[in-house]
Amino acid sequence: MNGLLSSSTQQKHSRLDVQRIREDFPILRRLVYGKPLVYLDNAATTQKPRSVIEAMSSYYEHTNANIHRGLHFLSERATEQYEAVRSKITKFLNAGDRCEIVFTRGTTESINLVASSLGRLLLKAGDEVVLTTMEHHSNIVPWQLICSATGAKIRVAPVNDDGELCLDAFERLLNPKTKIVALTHVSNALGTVNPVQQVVRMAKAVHATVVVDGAQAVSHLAVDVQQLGCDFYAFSGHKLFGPTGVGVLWGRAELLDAMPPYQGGGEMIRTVRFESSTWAKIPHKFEAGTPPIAEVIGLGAAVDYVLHVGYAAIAEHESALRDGATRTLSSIPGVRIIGNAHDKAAVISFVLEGVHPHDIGTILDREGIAIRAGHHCAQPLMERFGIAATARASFAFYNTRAEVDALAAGVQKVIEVFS
Ligand code: C6P
Repeated sequence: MNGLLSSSTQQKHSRLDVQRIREDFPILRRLVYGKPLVYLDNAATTQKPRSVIEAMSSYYEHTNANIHRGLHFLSERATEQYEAVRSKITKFLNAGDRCEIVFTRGTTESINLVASSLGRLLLKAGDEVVLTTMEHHSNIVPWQLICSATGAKIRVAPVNDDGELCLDAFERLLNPKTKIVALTHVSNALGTVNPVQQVVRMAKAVHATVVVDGAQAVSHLAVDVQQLGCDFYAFSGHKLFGPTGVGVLWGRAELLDAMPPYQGGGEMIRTVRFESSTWAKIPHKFEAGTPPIAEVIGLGAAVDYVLHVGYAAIAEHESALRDGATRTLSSIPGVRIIGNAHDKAAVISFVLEGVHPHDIGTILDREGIAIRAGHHCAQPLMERFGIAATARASFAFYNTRAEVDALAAGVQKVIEVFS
């Protein structure tokens, strides 16, 4: 993994050596319909570097055993590797303590855990949970479930025409009944980066607990949960160049301690009697059953890889891709970009006059270009913009300027087909 920065690093403008990075991702060499793969669906899932694939296969070849339970050699080694990743994630998020890192199946499970368990701890009839219009369904539906069980209500902070959170309107929604604020760090459908620190300051004025959906943030930005000031932060391994089936929930220790278990089973208990049971300490209280051990180990390798590339270099490269794609696509007649936030990740949602986004996706696919088309699990947001769907190109640090040009050429082809 050496030498990911080009020789110009020594000069004023450091640039990623993207061609060198691409060699670490075996899938990027494959052809699709005989054409080079142009993978621009990174918001759905990212591709995996060889180091992640090898960490997982090495675990299965040399170490596979269940963790925490066995006294034998393999079980001890597997437990060490699994727990070492917890320490790694603690540092990655700048969390206060490793007991605050809970491994889950992904962002969706992390948010369900916090909604169900924190909701049972905090919410009663008449209380309020504040969300934003740009939330993914994973940060809406779990709150609906707990609100209908407790009698609490959902309030929604609007977004403006550029796809930015309206902070004044958000602040006006806050009141002593606001117990929880849950918002995304980066919107999957617009790319908007939300001012989480400001949101937290406002929410703390009414003593609300703040839950952040970091699914789309961790691949683009360095996250420091103490600096953000939030109370919970959730993300998925597979959007961070790691495997599917694993995610993280960071939560403040005092809240996790006070919260009831989310799932019952092995590993999460201290004692079990038929009359009643007692719980293990955090984080184990929230990790019932055999966890995704190989996936956690793969996630550890992914974090190593991303930190080796470096967030400063990622931000520089992705901003250039975002600006290039924005300029090129918006110069095509009929293209309208949805989401023009001042602070925006390399995610470009667009519509093309007279063409359904699914048709754009299908024609681009035949060119070897993978994008996503649809409502992106953000139906209320689509409704806000008066559209049913968008086409979305989402970039990662291994994408190139030539791929931006391929996307633009593909969109021109769509126009030719429909004209
Ligand atoms: N968004 C997309 O194409 P899971 O599925 O649990 O890993 O992540 C859910 C999720 C939660 N929040 C946000 C902001 C997300 O973007 C996602 C997943 C994918 O945009 C699949 S819909």
